[in-house]
Amino acid sequence: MSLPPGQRSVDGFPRFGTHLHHPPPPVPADPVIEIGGAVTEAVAMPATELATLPRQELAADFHCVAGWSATGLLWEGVPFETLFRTKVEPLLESAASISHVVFEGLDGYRSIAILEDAMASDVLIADRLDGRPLDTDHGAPVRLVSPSQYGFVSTKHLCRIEFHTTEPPLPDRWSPIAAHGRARVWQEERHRYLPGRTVRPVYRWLIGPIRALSARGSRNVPR
Ligand SMILES: Nc1nc2c(c(=O)[nH]1)N[C@H]1C(S)=C(S)[C@@H](COP(=O)(O)O)O[C@H]1N2
Ligand SMILES: [Mo]
Repeated sequence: MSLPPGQRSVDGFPRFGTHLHHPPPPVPADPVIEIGGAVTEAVAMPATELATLPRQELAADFHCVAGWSATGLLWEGVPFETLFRTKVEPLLESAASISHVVFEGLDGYRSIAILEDAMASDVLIADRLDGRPLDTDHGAPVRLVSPSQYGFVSTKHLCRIEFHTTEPPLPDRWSPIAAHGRARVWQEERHRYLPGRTVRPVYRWLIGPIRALSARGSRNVPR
């Protein structure tokens, strides 16, 4: 299988992320996914409900914007579209009015997707990876997986999904690595303002230090 432009495969599946200063957040005893934003009523859905919805397996590679790809992962969970149709649409005045979705993790991490990208058939609310429950390194208890977009969209430790009728304010507007709004890997949408291939070396340079930091906070590596 070929990789998207500018990606190189790595061995295994490293823990990676921007919220590295601490180990992964503890898993709550009774995790919930809050559904909020432009809904008529906010709800807290117990994560256990994912077991009662139609589930899907998804074999996919995982591409970080920094340039590494983990290959041949097998995810399991509920398609975002299924969750949207069954749990969110009934809470909306008009589904057509939703333009953006914000995914928030227990560590405070946030990612943004346009609704159209989140509704793609390969976007999953995943609770299992390679036949086992998600471990804390990879997003326990539940994470988003959107393999056609760079990894930063796939919020780990998912605890809240927020629906918006306009684009939420851009958190990293002035950052040198300002995130692309769609982040599609095959289009190489790495950066909001610059062409993807021109920023490859800068991002690649970040892989080593970030991997080292992430491993330090990892629960799977002896410390
Ligand atoms: N909650 C949370 N989700 C996150 C991150 C993070 O720091 N915190 N990092 C993102 C980035 S940049 C990447 S590449 C992937 C890494 O996923 P992995 O640790 O399972 O490899 O998670 C994404 N989701
Ligand atoms: Mo990433």
